Amino acid sequence: MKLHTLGFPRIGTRRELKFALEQYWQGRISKQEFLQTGADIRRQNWAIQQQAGIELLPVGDFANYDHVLNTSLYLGIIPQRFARDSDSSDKLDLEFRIARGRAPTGCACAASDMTKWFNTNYHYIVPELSQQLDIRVDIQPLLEQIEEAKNLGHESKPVLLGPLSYLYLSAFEGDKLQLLPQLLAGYQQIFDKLNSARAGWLQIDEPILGLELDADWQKAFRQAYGELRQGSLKLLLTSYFASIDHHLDLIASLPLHGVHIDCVAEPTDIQLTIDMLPRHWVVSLGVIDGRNIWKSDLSALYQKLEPLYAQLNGRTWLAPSCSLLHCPVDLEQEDKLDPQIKSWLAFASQKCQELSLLKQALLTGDTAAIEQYSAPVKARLVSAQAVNTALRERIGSLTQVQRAEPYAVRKQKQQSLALPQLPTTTIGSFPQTAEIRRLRAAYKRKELSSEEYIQAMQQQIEDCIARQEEIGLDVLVHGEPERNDMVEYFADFLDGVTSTRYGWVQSYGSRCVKPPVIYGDITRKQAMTTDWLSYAQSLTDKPVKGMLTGPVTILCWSFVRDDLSREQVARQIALAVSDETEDLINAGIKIIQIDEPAIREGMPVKHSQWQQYLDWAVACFRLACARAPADVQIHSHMCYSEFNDILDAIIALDADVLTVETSRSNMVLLDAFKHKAYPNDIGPGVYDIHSPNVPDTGWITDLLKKALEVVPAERLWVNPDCGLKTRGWQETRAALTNMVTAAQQLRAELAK
Ligand code: THG
Ligand code: ZN
Repeated sequence: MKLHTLGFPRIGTRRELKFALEQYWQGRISKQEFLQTGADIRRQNWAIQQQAGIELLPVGDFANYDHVLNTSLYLGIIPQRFARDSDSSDKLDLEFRIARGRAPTGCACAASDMTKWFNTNYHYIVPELSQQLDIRVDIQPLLEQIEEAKNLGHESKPVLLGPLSYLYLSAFEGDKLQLLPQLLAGYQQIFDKLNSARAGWLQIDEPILGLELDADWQKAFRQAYGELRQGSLKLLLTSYFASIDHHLDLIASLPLHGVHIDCVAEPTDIQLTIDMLPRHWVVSLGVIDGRNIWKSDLSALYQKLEPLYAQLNGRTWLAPSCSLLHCPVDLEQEDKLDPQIKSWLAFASQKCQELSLLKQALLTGDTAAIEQYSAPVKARLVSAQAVNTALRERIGSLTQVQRAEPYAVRKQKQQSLALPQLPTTTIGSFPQTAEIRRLRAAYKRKELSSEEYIQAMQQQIEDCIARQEEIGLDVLVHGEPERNDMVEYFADFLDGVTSTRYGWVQSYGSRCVKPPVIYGDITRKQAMTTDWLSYAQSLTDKPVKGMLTGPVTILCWSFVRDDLSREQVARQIALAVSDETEDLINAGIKIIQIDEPAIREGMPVKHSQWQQYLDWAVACFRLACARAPADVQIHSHMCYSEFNDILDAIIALDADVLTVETSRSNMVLLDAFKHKAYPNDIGPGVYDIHSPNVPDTGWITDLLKKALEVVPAERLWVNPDCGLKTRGWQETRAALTNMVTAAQQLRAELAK
């Protein structure tokens, strides 16, 4: 029995990679120093895993920016605008240009698109494929890392994203499978090089096996793996985030040496898997949840695995369910966590130790250690902290679960807001200046008193309101200076939810998030936003929009308890958000935005489960809005995803106004509305906030005219793509001024 992992977090215990990246980009450290940080993190990751008892260590799971981008670089698949570098030129800078949008000349150009990695909050760089792939294989960085591990005395297993998943996740206009032969030629070269390096095992990730693949893709799997000559490589095919029971026939027909299955994401029939796979294959059981932070119930796992282990003998491997990329590194650092809650948790390092404990018990039959280890898990499940009877009763007896009047009636009553045609607004956040960050940090360190902090934040809000009035926006926002993250901020006001100090997880590149931990029933401790909002509204006669994060997004961007369904947890959050909505309304706020950017990412991997999820996700959003009277206008905002395949659900949310990211795709989203009209008000973003470029008035006017072809003027809003927190004030003011001018000009034209 071997213990292995599919991958380890690559940001470092204290986000060393994040800081090195940002310093390198700012020119404050040399390339050599940057690369050294990567090497140090890898060495440390291997050491942590080895000390925890992991026997076969992953290599190639590290990435300077993203592992899908790494795969593109191995294959030499580089979009034209980043130009193919001559072999001598620098690969690292090429990598960052693709990720961040710079041409070889140093001029800005569109970065490669970024999208969610399956149902996680991790974003990968979408490979851009063309008819002629012009593949030039270079796996030197991978070979060097294999060497690095070997020199440190480790037994390692290279990790590679498989050809079918790579192709599936790529962007290509046309039939992707037609590119497979070209791609396979590239993979063959990679295999050959690994063979020369005597790599032994190769972990080949094919996570799309969790999807319900159609006949063409299944055929492509047979063809691809049938054709690839493996030499002496031993292929361990891995999938995760879903069960693969439905594709076992297919998988069993491939020439492999082993399969890894995720035993956590969905109920999976391990016995069936074993029975269906060839007898000589290794079966790697992903029994420890690689995506969550709960301590495993090792005694329950022991009961389940003991009979299988005897039967499989040496062919069983144990692993976390997926790469530990989605998990923070080390719980030991959490010095401020409630000790009881801490006793319920395990981060990446602890999960490796869990595998070790489990293996020891299976080898010796002595279960004392695992029983002792798992005692807190059982305690968590019966903990009084976890159950709030009053809340459960309140949810059980809810009567008002959506708004009383339909959109048409609401639209009429909202005339009282007296907004002009084509109203202008923003998505909520304004630049998080160094000064704002400094103030929040000082308050956190208790260097500022509550009074001083409140006063400083009010000053920021006042400044933000004044700037918006000057720009001439119609619906204002307070600017969110008090918020770190749109989910973490709310977590601090909710019972049943806690925050960690160092529980960072990579979101993309150097950007990390610190997901809150939902461990119990959720109720609101106190009003979360009303003081800031009332203050902002007191400064202006224009409506100020209240800003809340929706229940599905809070759910998706947290570590969620595993003893209650996600649906029920979301319902509890929805009720807390609805309490906040009511407080905002009582405080005189007339427009409230409830953001749901994560609604798409929360979708299960399997298409057949989408509708059931969407039904409750939509119901939770509607519950969050339920107590808003008809004259209060509810906005929602969405970004970071494809929405065309869930339009019905988006319509069903029934927000009065939906602002949505479209400008990067030049409003292709609107094409969908040619077939199916969006029935309520909509604000398709008119410029990309991810770039510092200032859009000119003509550009914005053109986009608005395009929008007017599918959205009648009475229902069209004018706003940027997304929040402005990552931007500076200078470009923000210029861009918004042009946006307001474009709206005014168009209004005048429409009036004629
Ligand atoms: N919050 C959370 N998840 C998200 C987003 C978010 N997922 C999707 C999208 N937005 C990802 N984008 C970002 C953008 C910026 C940052 C993180 C994710 C970011 N992080 C800070 C950093 O890494 O320096 C740390 C945040 C902090 O200071 O608290 O800027 O908005 N949950
Ligand atoms: Zn957004």
